[in-house]
Amino acid sequence: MAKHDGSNDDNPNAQTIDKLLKMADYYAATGDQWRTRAYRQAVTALRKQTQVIRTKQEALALRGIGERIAEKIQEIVSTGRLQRLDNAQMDSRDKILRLFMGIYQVGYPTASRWIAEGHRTLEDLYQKVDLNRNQRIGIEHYDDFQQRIPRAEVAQHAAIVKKELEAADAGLQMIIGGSYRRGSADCGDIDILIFKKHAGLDHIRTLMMGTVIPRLTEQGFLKVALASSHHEDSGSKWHGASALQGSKVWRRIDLLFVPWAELGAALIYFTGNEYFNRSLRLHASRKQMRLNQHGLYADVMRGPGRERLADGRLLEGHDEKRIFEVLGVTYRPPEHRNP
Ligand code: DCP
Ligand code: MG
Ligand code: MN
Repeated sequence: MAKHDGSNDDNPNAQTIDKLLKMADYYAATGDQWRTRAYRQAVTALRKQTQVIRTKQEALALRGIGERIAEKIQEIVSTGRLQRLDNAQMDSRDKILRLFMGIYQVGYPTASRWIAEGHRTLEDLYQKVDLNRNQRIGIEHYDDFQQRIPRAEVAQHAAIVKKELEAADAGLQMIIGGSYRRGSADCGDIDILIFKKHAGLDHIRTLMMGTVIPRLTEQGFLKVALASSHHEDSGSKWHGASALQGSKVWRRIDLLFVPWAELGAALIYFTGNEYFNRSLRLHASRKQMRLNQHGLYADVMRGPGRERLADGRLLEGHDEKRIFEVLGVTYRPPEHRNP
C-alpha cells in the first residue's frame, strides 16, 4: 500500500544501513560534515544492493565506500554491533544524564529513569513528565541556577537580607557561609546562617517565617520557596531563590536558622567544604566522638547493629574554635578548608 519511501525494511543490508545512518546522524550533530557525507554516501551505495554485503572486500568493491566504513560494515555484519556507535551513544546518554542532573534537586536515579522513558531534552521533560514544583522551577531557571554567582553579588543579596533582619529584630545576626566564607571568587548559591544571642530555634524561626521572609518576598527579593529534599531540615532551613532589583537572573539562596548554642557546629557544617566536613566527622568518630551540625558529642550510645541509640554528651556546640580544640585538630580558617 505505501509507496517506496526509502525505508530499508526490505533491503538485505537493512541492519547495516540502520547503524551507518545513526553514525551519520551522530557526525551531523557534532558538526563533522565530511564524515556525515561519507556515511550517507555509503548508505546510498548499500541501498542499491540486492545481496548482503558481508566483508570489507565486498564493501570496498562498491563505489562510494572507503576503507574505514568498509571495515565497519564487516564489523556490523559479523558481530551485530558497531563499537564506535555504542561509544557515541554512551557519550550522548552521558551528556543527557548530566543535563538532567543539572536540574535543581534531580539526582542520578530520576535522571536515568527519564532517559529510560525516552526523554532527551529539558523541553521533553517540561511537556511530558509529571514534574514536581521544584523540578518545574529548576527547568524554568536552569541557566540561572547553573551560573556561578560573583562574590560581590552574593554580598549584595546578603546586604538585603541583613537589612530586613535588623528591621525585624535588632538582635538578629548573620554570617555568610558556604563557599563565600571559604573565600571563593564565585559561588554556586548563597548560604546564610541566621542567629541571635542566646536565642533558640523556635524564636529565630518565628521571626524568620513570620516577618523576615514574608517581607523579603513582598518586596520582590525572594522569588520562590523550594521544598527541602531532607525531612529533618524542615523547620531549620529555608531554601529558595532571590534576585536583585532590575535583574532577571534568579539565584539559589539557603537560609539556615541556628540556635545560639549550636552556632559553632553549624558554622563548621555550613562552611564546608563537603570533603573537609567528612574528614572532620571521620576524625571525631575515630575518637569515639560524633560531630554534626548541632554539636560535638562524646559517649555516643550504639546498639548491636551500630545504630545510634543516643547522641551522647554534648562537648561543645557554640564555639567553632573550641570544637577544633576538643577534637584535637589545629584550627583552620575557612579559606583553608578546601581539601
Ligand atoms: N554540605 C555538606 N555535605 C553536603 C552538602 C553540603 O557537608 N552533601 C555542607 C558543606 C557545604 C555547605 O554545606 O560547604 C553548603 O553547601 P553548598 O551546596 O551550598 O556548597 P558550597 O557553598 O560549599 O559550594 P557552592 O559554591 O557550590 O554553593
Ligand atoms: Mg553554597
Ligand atoms: Mn547551599
